[in-house]
Amino acid sequence: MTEPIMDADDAIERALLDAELPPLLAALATATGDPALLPDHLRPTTVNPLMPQGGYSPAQQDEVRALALATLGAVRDGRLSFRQGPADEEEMPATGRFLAGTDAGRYLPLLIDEVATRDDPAAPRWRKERLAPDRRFHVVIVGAGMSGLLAGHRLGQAGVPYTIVEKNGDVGGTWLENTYPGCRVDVSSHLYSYSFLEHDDWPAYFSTQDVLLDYFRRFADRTGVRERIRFGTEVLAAEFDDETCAWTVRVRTPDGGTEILRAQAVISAVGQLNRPSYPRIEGMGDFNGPSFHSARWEHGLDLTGKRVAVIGTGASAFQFVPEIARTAGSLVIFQRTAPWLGPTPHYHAPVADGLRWLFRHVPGYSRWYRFWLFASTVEGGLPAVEVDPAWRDGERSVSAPNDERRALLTAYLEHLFADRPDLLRAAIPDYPPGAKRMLRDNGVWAAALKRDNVTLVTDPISRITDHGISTDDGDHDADVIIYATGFSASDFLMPMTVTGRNGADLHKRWNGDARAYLGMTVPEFPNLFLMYGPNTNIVVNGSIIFFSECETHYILECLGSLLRDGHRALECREEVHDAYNEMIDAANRRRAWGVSTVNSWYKNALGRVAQNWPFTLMEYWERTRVPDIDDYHVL
Ligand code: N01
Repeated sequence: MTEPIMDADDAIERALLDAELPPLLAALATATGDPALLPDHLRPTTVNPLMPQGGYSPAQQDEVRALALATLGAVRDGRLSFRQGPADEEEMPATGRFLAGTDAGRYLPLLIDEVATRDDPAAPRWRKERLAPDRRFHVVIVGAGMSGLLAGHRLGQAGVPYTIVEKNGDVGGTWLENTYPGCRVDVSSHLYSYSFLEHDDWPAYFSTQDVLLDYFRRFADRTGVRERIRFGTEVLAAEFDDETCAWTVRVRTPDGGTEILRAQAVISAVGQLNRPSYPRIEGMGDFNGPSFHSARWEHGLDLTGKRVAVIGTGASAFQFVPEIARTAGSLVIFQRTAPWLGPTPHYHAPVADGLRWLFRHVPGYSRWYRFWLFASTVEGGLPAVEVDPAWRDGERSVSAPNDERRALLTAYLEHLFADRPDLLRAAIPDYPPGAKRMLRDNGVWAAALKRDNVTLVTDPISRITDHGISTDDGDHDADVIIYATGFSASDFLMPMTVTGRNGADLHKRWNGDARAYLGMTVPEFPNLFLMYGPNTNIVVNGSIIFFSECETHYILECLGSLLRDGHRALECREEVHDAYNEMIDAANRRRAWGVSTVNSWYKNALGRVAQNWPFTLMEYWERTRVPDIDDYHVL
């Protein structure tokens, strides 16, 4: 709800110093209906987040602030009023084009969906009681994380009965399980949120774990989804019955018993990063002290004054090491592969007071702000990770733009470690930018590594002993070992047994190499839909919540078509699935993560990239708008 403006000019002027100016103009033009607020000479020249304020010159920034002050002052003084109700959808393309440039033409439908003037344009446009009121159609969703909650909400909106089965005692998935100190998301808060439920008042530019968990909890409560969740219940097996075209889902109940649920469709929303991965290191069982995985943080264990060993330097370690380094007696970090660091000075910053004031007082500003962020991530860093086949330095960089990126990021590391050549040598990655997840950095990692009580070890671990960790250069005694060794991302849908048509076994079919059509459907497994399934992870562009929204839209469209046409099930055609996967594989081979030989969770044991989506967000959005029923056998 927008608050009335009561503040004096000088307070508004101060708030405007914190404004992101291009989307502010868009919001003011939309709220007042005055196109004069979008003059040609104030069109931003870029949406690149590395170029502040859309490339405005200082004079242009002053002009925008003056325009905004005049408009907000006029509203305060009653000489102008903001329009009531939703903004005019017809104006959206022009405003979107003003912000995102003429190239935005292709992206406009997607961008408008993201910043829609209507409350929730992506809500299903059908209801079961209209399409098939008497038909029994129940859906089982596995997992109550961000994706499962969304799927439940959408089914509820369509009037389709559903049950969510969740092994944990609460919602939130990864944001419930990962509670290590310093845990936060590395995608902007205004993007890492449902498009229809943005949060005007995010406390930080990048939300912390507790804030996100609270967001998903409140979503589950507010939408009524929580009432449909069976907590403490784990799916053991799901089996498709060829005769009835229905699924039998066997679950373990909280009391240890088993129960059968029946469903016409099953949606797996278990995610890719839900099963901690422990390394295989000789002697792991010999260690005398406590040890735990970063996703199973032992909060009861006080690390103050302890000798702590951390294995791994991925996104998780990167966040908790600076936190625990402050109190640990000593901290030894075992690094196998150095991460690239993306400079993000405001990574830990609270959202500036002025920006928050503007979100509260300018109707639609937070939406246009989201649009602005979104426009910059539609392609994101993709152009810089595309492989140039003529480029000959594959393990350093994969193209001229990638090499430029490498030079910029190396310069950043040189700046961070200027006073510590020993750490600098260890910090410069020997693989191309984009081959692994780049980590957002505001300098706290380097500061932690430079502490007197912290040691970075790059010698390979040879074994774990009863009193610590040994490498070729000696023994490192430890009281506690923390495994920051990531997740078994390739083990999609493990450890469930999933049996499809004619007794087909999903894990046998995959044989460690999971594939699906659009990441969602698999031949021989009718009416089984996967969310955050194979090849739907993004490395350098966008927010994974966007993918979940595309997936729920597509799944709901499929289910709607079944109900409308009186069919029982959809089964992906083998040839459609295969052609799609060939296309995905070919594209992934032309990305930095596909050609580099560096370790990463993006490849399965066979070396295939089974996790990543190699294209733009637009491409996934387009492919998931309207299911082509010819892609499926209709049962
Ligand atoms: O896991 P990882 P993570 N000996 O797999 C090392 C998301 N996430 O939990 O690089 C020694 O990235 C391994 O070494 P190497 C995000 O998508 C997001 O940190 O394989 N070391 C690596 O350093 C992220 O990408 C956020 O050579 C061993 C580390 O362990 C994904 O989750 C925060 C080893 C594992 O890193 C996973 O991140 C956290 C061994 N035997 C997570 N085995 C944010 O939003 C493994 N390693 C910020």
